[in-house]
Amino acid sequence: MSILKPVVVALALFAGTGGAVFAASCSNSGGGYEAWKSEIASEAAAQGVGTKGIQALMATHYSKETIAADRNQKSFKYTIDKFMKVRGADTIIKQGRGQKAKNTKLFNALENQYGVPAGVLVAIHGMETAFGGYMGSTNIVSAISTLTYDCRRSDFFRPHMMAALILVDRGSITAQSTGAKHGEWGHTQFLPDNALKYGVDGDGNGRVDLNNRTDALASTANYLRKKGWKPGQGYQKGQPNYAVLKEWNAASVYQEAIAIMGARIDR
Ligand SMILES: [Ca+2]
Repeated sequence: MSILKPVVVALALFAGTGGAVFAASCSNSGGGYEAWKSEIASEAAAQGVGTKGIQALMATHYSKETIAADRNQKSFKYTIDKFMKVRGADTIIKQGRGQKAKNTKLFNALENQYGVPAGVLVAIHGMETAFGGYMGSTNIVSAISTLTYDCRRSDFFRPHMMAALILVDRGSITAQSTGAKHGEWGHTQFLPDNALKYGVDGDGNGRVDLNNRTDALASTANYLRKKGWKPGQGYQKGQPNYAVLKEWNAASVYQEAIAIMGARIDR
């Protein structure tokens, strides 16, 4: 393997991060993971990650299930009808209406504060984890560290790894916390850097915990608002908020499904 790539990465990041140099080298197999952990730990510490975060990093393992999932990702090539069918849209809409009816106070409060209507939040909640029914069983810190170590998308996942370690420092997650296979966390599956930037303490217990439904829904509403959601404006195709759904998920079929489901839940 060429040593050129880590050098280039280090220089590029040196220019962009005001002096932080990332020198730990990636690999496409698990063999060097333990050595890499020690290297990346000093970088994390230099960036302000505290003792708890570093301990969590050192306790990680190379997550084979994460790599297997990452290598097998399929792009969305379904038509909207097929996608909705495969994802159980009718069930999500039916259960979603029930969720909305049972939690009127919460959804009204979220719409008042962030301007995002219940249908969108409920549809996202249903799509991401079947309303909290399946939030994943992969170790979050191991998943996100493995994806940073893996060469395929190191640069994309590195900030998420640093954020995950800071979330450990803050007590939002622990070294044992679980999520989806790419380290997505909680009811609406936030990647760690988004959790750090957009996570809010919706239930007011002093801690952002996206395994808590209120925190997760408030954080989702906050995320959409910060990404440009315009209160009172529509979110169907051609309306101002449709573009904001792109910020949540890059797949156009997913955006369209959320818009359709949201409208049917809100009807
Ligand atoms: Ca909370």
